[in-house]
Amino acid sequence: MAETLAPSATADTAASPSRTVLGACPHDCPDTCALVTTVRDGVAIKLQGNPAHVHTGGVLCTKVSRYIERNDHADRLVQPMKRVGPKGAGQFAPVSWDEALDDIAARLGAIARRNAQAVLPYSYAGTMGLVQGESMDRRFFHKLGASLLDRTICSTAGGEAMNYTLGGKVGMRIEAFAESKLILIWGSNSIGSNLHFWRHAQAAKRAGARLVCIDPRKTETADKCDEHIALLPGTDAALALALMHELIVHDWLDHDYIAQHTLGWDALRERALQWPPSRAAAVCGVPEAQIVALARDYGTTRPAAIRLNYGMQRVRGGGNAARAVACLPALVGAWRHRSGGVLLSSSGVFPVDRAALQRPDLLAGRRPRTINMSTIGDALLDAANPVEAIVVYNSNPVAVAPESAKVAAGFAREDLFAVVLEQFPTDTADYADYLLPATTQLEHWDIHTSYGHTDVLLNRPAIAPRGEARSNAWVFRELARRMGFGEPCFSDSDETLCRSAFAPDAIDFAQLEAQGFTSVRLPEAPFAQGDFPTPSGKCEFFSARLAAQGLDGVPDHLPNHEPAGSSAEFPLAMISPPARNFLNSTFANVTSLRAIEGEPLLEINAADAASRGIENGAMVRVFNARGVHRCRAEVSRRARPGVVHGMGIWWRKLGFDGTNVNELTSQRLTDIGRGPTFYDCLVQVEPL
Ligand SMILES: Nc1nc2c(c(=O)[nH]1)N[C@H]1C(S)=C(S)[C@@H](COP(=O)(O)OP(=O)(O)OC[C@H]3O[C@@H](n4cnc5c(=O)[nH]c(N)nc54)[C@H](O)[C@@H]3O)O[C@H]1N2
Ligand SMILES: Nc1nc2c(c(=O)[nH]1)N[C@H]1C(S)=C(S)[C@@H](COP(=O)(O)OP(=O)(O)OC[C@H]3O[C@@H](n4cnc5c(=O)[nH]c(N)nc54)[C@H](O)[C@@H]3O)O[C@H]1N2
Ligand code: SF4
Ligand SMILES: [Mo]
Repeated sequence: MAETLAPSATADTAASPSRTVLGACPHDCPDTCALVTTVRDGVAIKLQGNPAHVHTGGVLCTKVSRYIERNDHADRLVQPMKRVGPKGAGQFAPVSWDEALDDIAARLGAIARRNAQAVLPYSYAGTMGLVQGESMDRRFFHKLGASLLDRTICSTAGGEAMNYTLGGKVGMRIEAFAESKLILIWGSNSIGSNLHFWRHAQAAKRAGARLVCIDPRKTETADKCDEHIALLPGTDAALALALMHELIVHDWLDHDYIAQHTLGWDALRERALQWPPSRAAAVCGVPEAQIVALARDYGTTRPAAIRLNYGMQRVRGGGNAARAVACLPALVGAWRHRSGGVLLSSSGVFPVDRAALQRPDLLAGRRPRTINMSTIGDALLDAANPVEAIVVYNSNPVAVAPESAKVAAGFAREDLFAVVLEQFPTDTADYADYLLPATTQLEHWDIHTSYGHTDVLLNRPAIAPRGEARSNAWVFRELARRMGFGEPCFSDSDETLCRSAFAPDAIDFAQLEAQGFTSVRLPEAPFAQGDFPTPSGKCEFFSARLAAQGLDGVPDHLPNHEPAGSSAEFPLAMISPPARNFLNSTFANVTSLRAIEGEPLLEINAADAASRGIENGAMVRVFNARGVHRCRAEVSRRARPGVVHGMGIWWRKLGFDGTNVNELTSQRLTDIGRGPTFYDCLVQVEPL
C-alpha cells in the first residue's frame, strides 16, 4: 500500500531547469487539443497548445488555457473523505485511502452478493480519456455484474441517426472544410464549442465561401456568418425536408450518385414532396424566402459542406432530424469532393480495441439490466427495481441531468450508498457517502481519440498528483484487489492500459510516443465511390433497421414533446446551450472563468420581456410544471421571439436559489437513441 501512495515517479526532482511534457486536453470537446506543459521543480508553470499538432495549431480555448488555475484551485479534493452530515450537505471528515477502500469494497460486496444489479456505475465524459473513462472501471463493474449504464446524455440520438444513415459516426475530415464553398453550421456554436473547426470555416470564408448558421439563437458564430436562420427549436427536420423539396422540383440532384450509392430514394422523394417551403416556413417560424434561397445555394454550390452538431438533436425528433440532414449530401453528390458532405462526429474512424480495454467477457454470460443515464432521476426513485449503490465518476449528474429536482431527491435517499470520484466538491459530490479525490490530466496517464478530428493523442503525467489524489483506474484496481478479483487484467497499470487501447499495428504507437499524436489512415473523400459502412453499403435514406423496430424507415419531422406555441400556460420555448467559458458544468467553479460568465442568465427577446414587464438585468422566475429556477434576465438580440436561452450549466449551489436550468428540463427521450430532450422544454417567465 505504502508504495502505491508515493508520488508518481514522473515528478521532477531536478533542481531548476524546466522540461516540457506532451499531453492531450481531456474535455468533452470535439477539438481534442494537443497540450505542452512546462514543468519546473515538479510544478506546472505553463500550459500551451502544441504548435506541432495541426488541429491544435498552438491555440487553446480560454477555458483550458486556465487549466493550471483549475489544477491548483484551493477547492481541489486532496484526500479521501467520509460523510458526517446529512445527505447532500457536503459535510465530510477525512479518512485514509485504506479505510475508505476497505469499507467501499465491503459494502459493494455485500450488495453484490444479494443482487449485483443493485450497484450502478454512473460516468460520462468529464475526461474523454480511454483509460480514466472506459477501462479498469468497466472491467471492475463487468466482473461485479453491476447494472450497465446506457450513456445517452449527449449524443446518442444524432450518433445513432448517423449509424442508420451513413453507417457510423463518420463523415468529412474536419480540415477539408477549409476548401468548401458553402458551409452550413447546423446546430452548433462553433466559436464557443468547436473553436478549432471555426479556423477552417474562416479560411474557407477568406477563400470566398458562404457561411450559413442554422440555430434558434443568434450566437457569436451566427454573428460572423453570412446568414443566420433562426428556426424554432426542434424544427430542423422540417427545414431539411423543404430543402430536399426544392432540390427535387428544381432538379438540383445528382441522379447518378443517387442511383448508385443510395437506398430508398423513391420513399424519401415522396416524403420530401410533402414539405414545400411554405409548410416548413410555418413550422420553423422563418421566412419562406430564406428556405428557398438556402435550397438554391445548397443545390448549386460545389463543394457544399455541413458541420452538424449535437445542439439540434436534443429534442423529441432529434434522431429523425439528424437523419434528414445526413441525407442531403448524397442528393447533390456532395460526397464526390473531399470538401463536400457532412460531419457530425469523427469518433467512428478510430480502431479502438474496446474489448481489450473494457473486458465485457468478465460478465461471463450474465446479462445485467441497463439503466439510461438520462433518466437517472426516475431510476433512483424507482422503488420496484432499486439502485442500492451508485458509483459516480467523470460526471456531475445532480447538475447536468434533466429534471434535477428528481435527481437530487434520488441522491438524497438515506438508503442509497453513494461513492463519488471527483476533482472538486460538485453538486453531486455533496451527496457522497465517500468522496474520493481524483487526479487531473496533468497528473495521470491517458490516451485519447477525438470526435472532431482523426488523430490519436497520448497524455503523459506532467506532475505528481496533488495531495492524495489518485487516478480513476487506480481506484478500481484497488477495489478489485480488495474484492479478490484474481484476473491478471486487474493488475494492469495506467500506462499498460494506454498501450492496450489499440491493437498492435492499428496505429503508429512509436510516433504517438515521440510527438504526442498520430493520425489514423483514412481516404480523402470517404464516400466519393459510395462504400458507406451501412448494411447495404449505401447511404440509407430508408433504414430497414429502423423499420424493423416499428419506427418510420424514412426521416420525417416529429414535433417536439413540448412544441413552441402549444401551451398558453408555458408559452416560451427554452433552450439551455453551453456557456462559452464553462464546459458543461466543468469550470463553473474556476474563479476567473466564472467572472466572465457573471451570473446564471436567461436571454430573452425585447418583445417577450416587454410584454412581461421584465427589464434588462432584472431577476426573474422561470418555471413550468417541473420546477422553478431564479436567474437574471438579459434582454438580448440573441433571442428570437418565443424562445429563451437559459445559459448552461451552472453548479446548482452557485446559482441564486440552489437550482440551475435543469430544474426545468424533462426526462422525456428522443425518437432514436434514447437521448435526453434538454432543448424541448416549455416555460413561463415572470419578474421577481
Ligand atoms: N465552451 C464549451 N464548449 C463545449 C461545451 C461546453 O459546454 N462549453 N460542450 C461540449 C459538448 S459536451 C458537446 S456535446 C459539444 C457539442 O456542442 P453542442 O452541444 O452542439 O453545443 P453547441 O455547439 O454550443 O451548439 C448548441 C447550439 O445548438 C443550438 N440549438 C439549440 N436547439 C436547437 C435546435 O433545435 N436546432 C438547431 N439547429 N440548433 C439548436 C443552440 O442555440 C446552440 O447554439 O460541445 C462541446 N464544447
Ligand atoms: N440543460 C442542459 N443540460 C445538459 C446539456 C445542455 O446543453 N443543457 N448538455 C449535456 C451534455 S452535451 C453533456 S455531455 C452532459 C455532460 O455532463 P457531465 O459529463 O457530467 O460533464 P461535466 O458537468 O463537465 O462533469 C464532469 C465532471 O467530471 C470531473 N472529472 C474530470 N476529469 C475527471 C477524472 O479524471 N476523474 C474523475 N473522477 N472526475 C473527473 C469534473 O471535475 C466534472 O465535475 O451534460 C448534459 N446536460
Ligand atoms: S476544451 Fe476543446 S478547444 Fe479547449 S483546449 Fe480542450 S480540446 Fe481544445
Ligand atoms: Mo455533450
